[in-house]
Amino acid sequence: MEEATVSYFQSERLINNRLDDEHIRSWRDRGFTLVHDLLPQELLAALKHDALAFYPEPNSKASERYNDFSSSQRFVFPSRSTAFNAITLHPTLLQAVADLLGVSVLELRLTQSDLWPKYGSDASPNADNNADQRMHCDYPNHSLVHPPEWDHPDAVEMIVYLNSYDECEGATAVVPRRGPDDPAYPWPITQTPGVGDLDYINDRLQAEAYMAEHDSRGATFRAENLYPREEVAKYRFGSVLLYRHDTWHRGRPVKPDTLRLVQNLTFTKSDREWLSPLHSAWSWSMYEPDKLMEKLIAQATVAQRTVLGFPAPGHEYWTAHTLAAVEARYRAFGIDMTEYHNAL
Ligand SMILES: O=C(O)CCC(=O)C(=O)O
Ligand SMILES: [Fe+2]
Repeated sequence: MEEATVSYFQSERLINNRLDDEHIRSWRDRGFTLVHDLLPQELLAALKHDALAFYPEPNSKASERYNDFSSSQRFVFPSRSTAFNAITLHPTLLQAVADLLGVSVLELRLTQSDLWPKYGSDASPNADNNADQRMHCDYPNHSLVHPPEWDHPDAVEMIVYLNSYDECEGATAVVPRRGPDDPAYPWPITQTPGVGDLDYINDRLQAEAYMAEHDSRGATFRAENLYPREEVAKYRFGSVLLYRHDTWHRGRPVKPDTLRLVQNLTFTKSDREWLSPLHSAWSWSMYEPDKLMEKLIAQATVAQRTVLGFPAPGHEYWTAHTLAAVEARYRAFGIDMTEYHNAL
């Protein structure tokens, strides 16, 4: 069967490195946008180099350890890969997210940044297998609640691809939303494995067989409205798929003998405690001998620090005393607290 390809707004040149109105409209209305030229190629190449040094080669014995698609692997923020951290907090990326959510960069918070390998394989899948995923939305394991009404999104998810579709296939599929009455987007989003008392099953065939048995209306809804309407995001090296917690999508099989590398990121609006970070909190890495996280905080811009949860200039946390104390903690790493002083 011919794959329907995502056709919207695959811009070649961004003006001033900002998403244009079409990207923003696509994300807000259809639930996603694919952008090819958001991040600098050299930085992406450096990240790919670091990732290839970390993850085993396809078909190696060691790669078997990484055949489950989980975010609890070791390539997470803050990483020993400088390029990984730089992409996580890249000003162009932060601005893109802020533009999608219609807020300032200072009102964003990072809740996920990790790099996932996906190895192509001919092996027959078990229920947890991520090779050919069931159609899903990502909110259940990011949120304690349910995404807000469509026109009030509070998070942006993204996949940064470090290969090309021609090399690895395995393009993410998405179901474009066609407006408030789209039968693919009923409210609430519950007809999906893992929600309510439905078991979580990742593999498409097993998940749909399970749905047919336990929720036949849900199974019919999925078979009629979701799978036939999926479109694949034909990515290139460096493409970024921006989507949402309430966008139907799924991962598809990567070509055997290849390794697809992607960085997955999520940013939320601030003050959204119900949207959980997907992996350990940033301060957990503060005692490492190389002081990586301390240096990162000291060298980050005010906006980047704020996205990590560091109180913004003018926040009620700051007093003459707390400023002096935080300066004492980070002085050895050259932190510049001028803006925080000025806002006092
Ligand atoms: O790998 C992909 O293309 C998408 C993965 C995904 O949607 C997920 O694991 O939640
Ligand atoms: Fe997903």
